[in-house]
Amino acid sequence: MRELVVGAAQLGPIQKADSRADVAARMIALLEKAAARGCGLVVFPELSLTTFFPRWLFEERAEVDAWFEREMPSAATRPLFDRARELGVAISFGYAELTPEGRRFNASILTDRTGAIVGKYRKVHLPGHSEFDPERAFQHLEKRYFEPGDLGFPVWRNMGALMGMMICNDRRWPEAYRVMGLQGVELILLGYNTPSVNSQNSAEGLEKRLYHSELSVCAGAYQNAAWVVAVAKAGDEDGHPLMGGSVIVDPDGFVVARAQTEEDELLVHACDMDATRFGKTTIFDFARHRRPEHYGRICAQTGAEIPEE
Ligand code: CDV
Repeated sequence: MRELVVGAAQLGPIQKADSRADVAARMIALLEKAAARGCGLVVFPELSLTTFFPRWLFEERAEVDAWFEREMPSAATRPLFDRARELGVAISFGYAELTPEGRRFNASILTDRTGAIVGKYRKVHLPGHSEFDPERAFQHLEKRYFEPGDLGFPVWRNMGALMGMMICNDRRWPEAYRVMGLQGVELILLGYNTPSVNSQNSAEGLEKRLYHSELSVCAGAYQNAAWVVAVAKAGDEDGHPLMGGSVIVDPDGFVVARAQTEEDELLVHACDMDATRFGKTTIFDFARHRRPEHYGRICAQTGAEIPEE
């Protein structure tokens, strides 16, 4: 048994006017709660430090850059790193990254128990659009503010487990899980900000959106025999609702813990990394059963190519 007690630290809403320091204090409160419940690792959502700013159109570079971190730890997050190190708890959280070269990514990091960053991931699947879209009920300008991630889907050895990260929309793409599955991933950490309504289809209800999120995460866990910790930023951000639905999913694809609120909320589960062994050595023993000679299209094309009539 290789048990790792994992905390999924869902965050409630963050308003535009909230400071990073305020948010970091909320994260520290969740971290302390998690440590008291025996967690060795705590996972926070996508863009943990700010409101989901891609819903707003900013024209000026300075207005955009105000949402980004130029270094990590930053001044506002240093207390979080310090507390995590004192408690001996590893953390993972998302933030907007501005590199020294002026590149912008939707990123997440993973630390070890000493607070040292052992992994960084940059979101690959950026949803939304890059220009103001008057047809939408609200904007989703991730393609305006971020470049697609350039680091692939790495897997790191951390705390005796094989860990990978993905961010929000990535969870809907089986390729993301499989690339990590092909590196033996045992624990996938995933943060998200998902609006409770579809900006292009007001008839799509919350129930369907929660279902699609959970369906994707459960399928990814099962088909790659890995634990998945999926953590929301939820609640009403300046009149824009984000759904909750944070879950911890086992390697059989079952939900073992589910958030009940759209507030700051902690889920805890003791995840046995050896529970990934059975699936990885039987039905999803990739070495024995995969047929990559038939998967060429996966890497060769993006849009569907329909057979001719
Ligand atoms: N932050 C996201 O990536 N959100 C998308 C929404 C726009 C569909 C998601 O996949 O949840």
